[in-house]
Amino acid sequence: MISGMEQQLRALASRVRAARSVTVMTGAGVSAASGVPTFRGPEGLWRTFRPEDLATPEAFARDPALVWEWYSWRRTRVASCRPNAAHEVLARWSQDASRQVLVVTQNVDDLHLRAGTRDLIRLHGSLWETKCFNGCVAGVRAWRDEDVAAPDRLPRCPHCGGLARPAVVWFGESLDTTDVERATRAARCDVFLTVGTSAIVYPAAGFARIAQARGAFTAEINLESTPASSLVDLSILGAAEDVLPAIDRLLLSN
Ligand code: BJW
Repeated sequence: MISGMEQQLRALASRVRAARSVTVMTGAGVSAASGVPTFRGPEGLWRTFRPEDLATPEAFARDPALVWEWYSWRRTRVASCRPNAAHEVLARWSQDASRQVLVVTQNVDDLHLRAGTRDLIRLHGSLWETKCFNGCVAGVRAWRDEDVAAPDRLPRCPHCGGLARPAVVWFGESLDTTDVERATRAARCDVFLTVGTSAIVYPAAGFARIAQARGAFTAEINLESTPASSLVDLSILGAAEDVLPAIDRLLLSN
């Protein structure tokens, strides 16, 4: 394991420089500096709400108004947030023709898209999309929705009139197979970075191991240790919005 922050940054920059393909798996920590609450940190969303009360289909069936209240609060909060330096560096890398950089995100805030990331893979959907809760044939396809739901006027499916729900992936639900296939293909890369995720939610947490098994150099950037820290080749303890720009500067400097 390489130690010393400066040495670690140089080691990672030289791996990225030599790589033809880099895949970056991001989590809530990447958006923390933008003001989007993480899920499990000290200020995390899950501290005030239990996930099983809000982020499962069962919870929605039980109390759709409560679940919509939570998502409406988050829409309002994220609407006032801007992409930070971490999103900006990754967006630039994704546009750079000198190597293929693919960003796979668990985040539903769309800040990577707003920063201009190309070919983004969104594993857990989008906070800004809604779909039919009944799963009617026409409403299974999500539609753009920036409204803030009122408790007495919950969003309805325009096709069947049933309740509509946020088009995000809840616990116990399958991820979109196309997204999983794309992420699995992206795990065949020279360098795999896992950034700002607690690395406990599957299948997202499993991609670093898949990449490593296929020969990728793996690195983690996080404020604290996670279950991925002992697996990766390089674990950098630091903020995504500081570490990614520092690596970017090293890449630009030679
Ligand atoms: C910073 C920082 C800074 C802060 N810089 N760092 C295999 C093993 C065990 C369990 C399972 C398994 N396979 C499936 C499961 C079950 C389940 C699961 O994983 N459970 C675990 C909790 C154990 N998975 C599922 O149910 C998934 N579905 C599935 O697998 O389908 C097949 C199936 C069906 C039926 C039965 C079984 C299997 C679906 C998972 C969907 C997750 N959905 C959520 C909600 C999305 C909607 C919404 O946003 O409301 O996704 S949960 C929540 O967690 C959200 C996130 O995307 C996800 C990950 O969170 P993330 O991004 O890691 O955030 P945090 O807060 O946890 O961590 C932030 C990190 O950032 C921290 O480490 C900080 O230190 C760091 N940080 N500031 C750098 N500035």
